[in-house]
Amino acid sequence: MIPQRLLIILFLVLSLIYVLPKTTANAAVWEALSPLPSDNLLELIDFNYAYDPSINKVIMTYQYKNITGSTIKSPRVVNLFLWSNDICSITWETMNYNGSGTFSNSNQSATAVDPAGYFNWHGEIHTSPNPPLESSGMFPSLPLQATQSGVSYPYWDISTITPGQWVDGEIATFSTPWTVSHANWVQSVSWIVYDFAGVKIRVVDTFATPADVGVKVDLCLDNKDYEVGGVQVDVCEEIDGEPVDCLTCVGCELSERTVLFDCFVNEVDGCCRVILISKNPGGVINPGLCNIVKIDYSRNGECDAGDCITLIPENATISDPYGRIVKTEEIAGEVCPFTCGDVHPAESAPGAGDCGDGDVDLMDIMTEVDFALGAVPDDCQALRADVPTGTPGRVPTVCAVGVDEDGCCPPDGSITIFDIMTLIDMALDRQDCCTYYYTDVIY
Ligand SMILES: [Ca+2]
Ligand SMILES: [Ca+2]
Ligand SMILES: [Ca+2]
Repeated sequence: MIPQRLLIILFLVLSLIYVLPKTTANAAVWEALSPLPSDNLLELIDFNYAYDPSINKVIMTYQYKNITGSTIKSPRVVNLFLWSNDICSITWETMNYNGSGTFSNSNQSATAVDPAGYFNWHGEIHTSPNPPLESSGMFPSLPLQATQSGVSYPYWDISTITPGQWVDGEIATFSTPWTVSHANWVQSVSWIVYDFAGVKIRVVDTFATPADVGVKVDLCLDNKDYEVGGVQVDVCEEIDGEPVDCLTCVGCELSERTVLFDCFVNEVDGCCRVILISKNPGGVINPGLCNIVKIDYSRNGECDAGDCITLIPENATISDPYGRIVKTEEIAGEVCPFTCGDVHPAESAPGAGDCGDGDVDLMDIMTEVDFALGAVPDDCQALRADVPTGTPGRVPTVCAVGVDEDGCCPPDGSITIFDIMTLIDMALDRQDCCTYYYTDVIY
């Protein structure tokens, strides 16, 4: 005879996905998805609970099947729960999940606060009855319900056949035991958290001389863990954080990774909308890195050719081969004037950053000689004066720093006769390591 009515009345799983940052510079990306079954990521196979009133212990056991089509990495579960007397009055459809879950009232919600898998309740859960309902013995202990605001919850790893790899189709079983003292209605909420390898779409930094009428910009897709079936993205332009429309996309070129695709571009509100689709049934972008399409831009005369234009991918919609959205990080790139070796004239005022004139000529060589003799470049010049050195295509050499790239060594931190020689090459229109090293162009 169960002395107290214990009803496990609902449970749900939020699939919370995020990208583990590769570097501290990249903000973590994660997102909560709507509950089953709409996300079509996990299928509940079975659910059981056992209640031992003599020790007030509840064990809830879930069986979930990975139906994402991919391996889920480092799956773990965070089990949240709460008591409520009126939870049946709320239908599932009213729940809204987008990084937070709203449950039977606005206080009964939770947010994933960091990619370590910890969650905080938004606010107090119950202020009545008084004293508040108690819970204890969970993970490893939980404060009183009424004091849960700001509480962090640890997570458990989900045991899979291969640790850390929940392969597509595998059913994983996990149990969450906890102790209750005043069980009444019980709502249990589990969040499943996993590392999302994700995809990144990024614009590759590109140099263009002010004289260039057009510029071709590579768009990369980094999809190491996913096949991709289609790409749509708007590439928008900014200068110093202000939206601009300096470049007009007039065409696109596919890469080796996208030979089975067609690419289309069109200007939409100043941004270049890029669409990559395949009419071939087997047309997927296999897991890999970088170039999927080269955008062919012409300058439209709206901006100074010497401006540095930031190209920002927006509204990226990346689809897997099954027509499902793949979470995507958008990474901007720049189209900037080619400045390597352009050290003359000096900047107009300290910190103005406006040194150079878009050309490397005898004046730049003389200025570089001064630097090699000990003259101090201004900040702008300093960024341009230490240049790649060598001769493109020559026999590889030993570089003072870095690795020889087909005859060119990277900048080495000092200004010497070798830097001067690169500028001489440029002034004489010979193959030069500034151009080769930064643009891979041998002419
Ligand atoms: Ca444009
Ligand atoms: Ca110059
Ligand atoms: Ca140097």
